[in-house]
Amino acid sequence: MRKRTLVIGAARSGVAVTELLLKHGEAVVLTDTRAAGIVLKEFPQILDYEKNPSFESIFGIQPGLEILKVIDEVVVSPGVPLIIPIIQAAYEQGIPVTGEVEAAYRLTRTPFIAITGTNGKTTTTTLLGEIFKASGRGTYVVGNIGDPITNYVDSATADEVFVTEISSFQLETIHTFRPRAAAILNLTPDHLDRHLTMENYVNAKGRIFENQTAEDLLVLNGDDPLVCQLGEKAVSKKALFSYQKTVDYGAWCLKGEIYINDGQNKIFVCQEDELGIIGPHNTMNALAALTLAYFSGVELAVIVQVLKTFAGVEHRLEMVGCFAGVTYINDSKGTNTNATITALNAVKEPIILLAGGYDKKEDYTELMELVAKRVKHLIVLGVTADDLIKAAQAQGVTAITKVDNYEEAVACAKAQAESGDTVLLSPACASWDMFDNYEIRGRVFKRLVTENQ
Ligand code: UMA
Repeated sequence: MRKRTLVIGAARSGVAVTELLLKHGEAVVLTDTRAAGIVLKEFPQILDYEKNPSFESIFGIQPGLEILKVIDEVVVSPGVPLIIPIIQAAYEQGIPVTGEVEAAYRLTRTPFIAITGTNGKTTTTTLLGEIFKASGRGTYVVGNIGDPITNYVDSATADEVFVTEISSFQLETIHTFRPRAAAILNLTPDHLDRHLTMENYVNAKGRIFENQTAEDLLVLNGDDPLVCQLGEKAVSKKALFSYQKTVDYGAWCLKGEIYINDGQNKIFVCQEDELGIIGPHNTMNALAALTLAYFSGVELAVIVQVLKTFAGVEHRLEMVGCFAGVTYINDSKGTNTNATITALNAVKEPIILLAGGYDKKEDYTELMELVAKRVKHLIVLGVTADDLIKAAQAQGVTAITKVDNYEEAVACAKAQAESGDTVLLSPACASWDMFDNYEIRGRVFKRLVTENQ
């Protein structure tokens, strides 16, 4: 009998896994609570699957529990909470419940390097991907970063590598997934609406190493006590990275100098200020990528060259350029006050900050305390402009200009800036009052900064 899989969730992961399983001769029932019209508009390829007699779809409702009578396995998309009745019933009936990562892992011989943690996953994964590409190795940068692994399982070879960003949601549904190298970047509370407790969240993250053996590498943030404590459970070969201390096996940055220790020799890598990405949090991301790459056999010269040129992920403290001595940075992804505080701490003073946007009802006090210390001129716009002005004035900030749009904002920034200044777009707010998303906002900023330069 042909194996029949119930795929729950018809978005990027569910559709990719459906296509893969159909290609591999399995029968698939694909479901999504969204209406068929919406799903098919987003994923018109499903219309092709409908021609395959091994394919069925159930859209617009949760499938009834009776479907499980004809199902051998359930594959769940990361965004689907495991507490829904159909998944709980599958567990009770002993039907395997897996995720897209596990489904991909079982069907490939391509090795995985997996990166998890609360913050910095995307930057570290992208940087590591660039390092592997520069080394000449066939590289797929996949996973939570936005591109399902299953899209590449049939084309990737055993000599290539999957550089994979992995979320706690994805780790909840692995069984045999064993990355040859893995990293846990940091652990702070996140997704507690789904995991309910910090302990559950940390344990989900720890599943990244549950199938690793002593032959596999586990890279841990040596400055994060929770990460170190979690790592004690691993049997893997462990390497650390640190911004506070030297380590016996791994990488560190002290007094602006980056080193790696291979267990025998301490090797100079580069100066911190030579890194293409800025800020202490990004140095930690660079140290994690360096450690993963070096102990995976990439030549140090290749790593160093990429560390120096990688300018970051678009819209996250992204260097736009330096014009007439003024550095322009796009941090449009800074859609909450925490992100903007991180950005302000990362860039060089004097700073001209562009902020404001859609109102998420955040309190701006802490942000403005920092603005009072680090910002030379504050330019505000969007729905939150007046709230930002009020919060800034309460902290004694006086150099403030309110503008109506991004043309005026960038023109004002250019007029205010002197050689040596940094113009930073880090709005502390979502973009939806003026744009469809933060990516468009960031691109508008970059266009306005670079035109006529
Ligand atoms: N659905 C049901 N029944 C339910 C609940 C949901 O049918 O009871 C449907 C939804 O209508 C939706 C689908 O199930 O269509 C769930 O899809 P999804 O949210 O898993 O979306 P994908 O496009 O498959 O995206 C997922 C990851 N999404 C989440 O983890 C929420 C993407 O991470 C990832 O890039 C992608 O797989 C490819 O691997 C995004 C994310 O926000 C970026 N991740 C979180 C984060 O980074 O904080 C974890």
